[in-house]
Amino acid sequence: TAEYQKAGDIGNRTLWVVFVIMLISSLAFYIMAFRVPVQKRMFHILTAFITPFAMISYFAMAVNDGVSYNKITITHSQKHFPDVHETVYREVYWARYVDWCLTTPLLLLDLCLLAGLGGAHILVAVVADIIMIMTGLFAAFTVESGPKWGWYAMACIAYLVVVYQLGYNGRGIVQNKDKKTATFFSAIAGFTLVLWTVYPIIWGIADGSRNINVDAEIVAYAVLDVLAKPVFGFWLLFTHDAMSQTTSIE
Ligand code: RET
Repeated sequence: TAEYQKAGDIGNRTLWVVFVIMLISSLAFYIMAFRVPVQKRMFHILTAFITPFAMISYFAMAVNDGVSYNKITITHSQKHFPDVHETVYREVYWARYVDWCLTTPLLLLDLCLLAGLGGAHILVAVVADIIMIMTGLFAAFTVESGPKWGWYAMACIAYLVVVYQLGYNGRGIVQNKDKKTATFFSAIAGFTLVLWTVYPIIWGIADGSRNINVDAEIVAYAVLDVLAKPVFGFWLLFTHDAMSQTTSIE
């Protein structure tokens, strides 16, 4: 017997909706970028470059191009009968990893620059982040559960390095800036860390152990992606614009 676990109507519509959200926010970020003086555009340009990657990835997933299948064989052992093998084909949305591999470093860069972290710290955070996504990709395509969760564990360790850079080093360094910036950094970095921590949880119950179906997986990531990119971006830029009237956070 073979079972196909793939997106239905809800999943497909969700992918299109997020594609449109990413498109509109990209345009809005460009317009905002042009409205600030060229020397103050760093955060605007950085943020404006994040949503287009997600937009392309969501388009690919919506038209079924950034998607592959994992073939999973499940063996049911029975006492007096031969083993029964069941084959499950589950969709793997690899386009997500291409998106995340490029956009999570850019999101981190936004936060690192806001905190005022130095080059070495930024590099460690970005490299750990790329390792996290890369090992996450291998976890997604590995079918056998031992190695799969091994890759997953590696990704989690890399994630802890990211958390350390932002949560410990970032928080320390930002104290050298004005109070407003320090408070804002705590808020937006806290938001980011909570949000990012939900990704491996969803991954574990969806991609990892297949406890929720593909539609639910798509919706869960959709909500997270919209919060982590457009909502994060607007929050950062509106605050930046408001603060740079009085102080500079660059
Ligand atoms: C994976 C699975 C392996 C373990 C860990 C993961 C973390 C993923 C994260 C993704 C963040 C994505 C964002 C996207 C923006 O839209 C790869 C799911 C730790 C943190 C912020």
